[in-house]
Amino acid sequence: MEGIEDSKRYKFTIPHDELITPGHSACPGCGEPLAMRYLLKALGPRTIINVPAGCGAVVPGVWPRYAVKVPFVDHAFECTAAVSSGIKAALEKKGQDDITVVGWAGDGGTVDIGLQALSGAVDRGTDFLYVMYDNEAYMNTGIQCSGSTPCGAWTTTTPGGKDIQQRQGKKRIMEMMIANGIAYGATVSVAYVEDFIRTIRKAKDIKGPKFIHAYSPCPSGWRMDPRKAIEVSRLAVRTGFFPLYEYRDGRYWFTKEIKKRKPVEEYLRLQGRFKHLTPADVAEVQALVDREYAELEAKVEAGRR
Ligand SMILES: Cc1ncc(C[n+]2csc(CCOP(=O)(O)OP(=O)(O)O)c2C)c(N)n1
Ligand code: SF4
Ligand SMILES: [Mg+2]
Repeated sequence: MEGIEDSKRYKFTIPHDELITPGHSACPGCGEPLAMRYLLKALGPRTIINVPAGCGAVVPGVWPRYAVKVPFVDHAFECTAAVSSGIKAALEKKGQDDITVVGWAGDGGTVDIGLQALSGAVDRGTDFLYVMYDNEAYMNTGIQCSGSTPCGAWTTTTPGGKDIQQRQGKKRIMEMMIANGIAYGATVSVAYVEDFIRTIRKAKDIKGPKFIHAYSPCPSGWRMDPRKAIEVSRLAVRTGFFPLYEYRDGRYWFTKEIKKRKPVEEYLRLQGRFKHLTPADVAEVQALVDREYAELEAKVEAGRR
């Protein structure tokens, strides 16, 4: 009844249907089940997801108590995109072309350990959606540094912070995938739900390999208040730390244009993993973000000409 009254007062922009049930096993404030929830709201039930080791494999729970209502294939760490290719090939043989195949992997399972499988699937032109949910470390095994851990961040294998002097930032996986030949690429964030769903729907309708980089907060690993997960995610976008954009046919667009970026310090100070940073370190991180953001702006601008 409440829902019916609500529908008279509000215009719903997010689909009602839920393909993630309550009862998953993520920590409070985790972005991963939110990201999967929005993915499935966008794609609907005609979807098969395959997942390697990582929090993404553990969060749905253990059979028969399972929180995901679409077929879900677990497999070894290094082979996400290869498994997606296999599922897609089997569906093609059976003439089932209305099912979306999604390879869903963490940052460690993508930018480091699953990279060759991903590159191979893009090279073969597999028609699938690859989503990297990025919590910026190997969280499921105890917060080890990955190639996607940002500059300066504490992890259990970078106790003094990921090398700030060498300005060792995140691997630029989107650029790698673009060079590899993806048909479509985009970044999404759990803090911008409508944009998330619109982007996934758009990707679904494009043929070929699609790469989605999804920002996914991890309060446990980032040493932050779980209640601030969405605030932190929003600040990542507003500071330019994690810009929202898409790529297709050599052109880039911002999907969330930020007119005046906030200082990156506002983002860093909410997270314990950055608490050791000195003012000089924060300035280094700001300089890195400014440089990468300026490069992205130049690409967006070039596409407007
Ligand atoms: C070949 C191999 N190496 C290491 C592991 C151990 N392992 C399981 S999950 C995991 C961390 C995964 O990190 P990521 O892909 O970023 O996902 P997250 O846990 O952060 O969600 C590791 C190292 C494994 N299962 N297989
Ligand atoms: S460790 Fe992090 S990514 Fe894993 S379930 Fe907990 S909050 Fe989510
Ligand atoms: Mg991770």
